[in-house]
Amino acid sequence: MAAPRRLGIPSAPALPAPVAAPLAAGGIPEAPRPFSEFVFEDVERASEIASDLIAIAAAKGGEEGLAEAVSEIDRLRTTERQPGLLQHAVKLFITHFPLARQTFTWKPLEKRQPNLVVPSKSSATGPVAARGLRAEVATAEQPPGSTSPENEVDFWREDPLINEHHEHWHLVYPTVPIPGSHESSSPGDKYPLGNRHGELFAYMHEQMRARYDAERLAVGMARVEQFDQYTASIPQGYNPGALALWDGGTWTAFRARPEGATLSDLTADGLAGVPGAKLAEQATFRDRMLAAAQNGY
Ligand SMILES: [Cu+2]
Repeated sequence: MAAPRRLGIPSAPALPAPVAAPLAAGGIPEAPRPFSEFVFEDVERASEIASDLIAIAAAKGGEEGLAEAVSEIDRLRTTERQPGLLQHAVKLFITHFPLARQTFTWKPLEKRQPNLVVPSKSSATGPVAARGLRAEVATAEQPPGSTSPENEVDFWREDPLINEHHEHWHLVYPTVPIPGSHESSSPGDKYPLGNRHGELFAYMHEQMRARYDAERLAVGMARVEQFDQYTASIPQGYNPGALALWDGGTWTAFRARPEGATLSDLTADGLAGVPGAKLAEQATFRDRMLAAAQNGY
């Protein structure tokens, strides 16, 4: 399969499945598409699993209930084939079930996924990725990190703690509600959603951007410019270096974005048909959102 050229997103289906992948009936290596938080069905399935785990743990309650949920996770490891999906479901379970949250140690991102927070300028070579375009990255004559002067704030964009905060926020407020998680004390669990609840999304991301602006000003750079013309070229290039994602079975690498690149429609399996996969749709969303805001909603 030809590798779709996309920016800033793991090139998931680009290379053949890892050697360890089981064979399908016809003897052809089976390569399930990795879990993506941008595919609704994936997020829905993860939410469903988390909800089941909560129901199992809550049925008997206490440590006994938790032990049964852990047994169920072990069982699911043999039946859920999509790389990364069960991991995401377990993270949702731990985030949204109080006793699990109190009981299980949640290792920091740096420990769980050290290669996902490795600085672009690190001398680390990174794992041998089974997916992605590592070879292309290695041969590209693009130094690690951002092109000048954006490299001045690489330290902030690549900061493990702010990235972990972002990850955690999206686990607390998942795209798909988790039925059965009402006993959680987390405000995001009180489904159905409250009036204007969605504004939390804009609020948190605005806070992150405000800090970004502050860091830029501190090194003598201008504030962030909005990117609202999606077909325009992006002057800044970025090479993430040894960055790689481990999904429980496979490494996925991230390739460099050259200077002057442009975005394109998503065409990969599972992504091509999702709402917003086309840039034109994104422009429509943008226009509708701005119109709604201007009309007082
Ligand atoms: Cu976000």
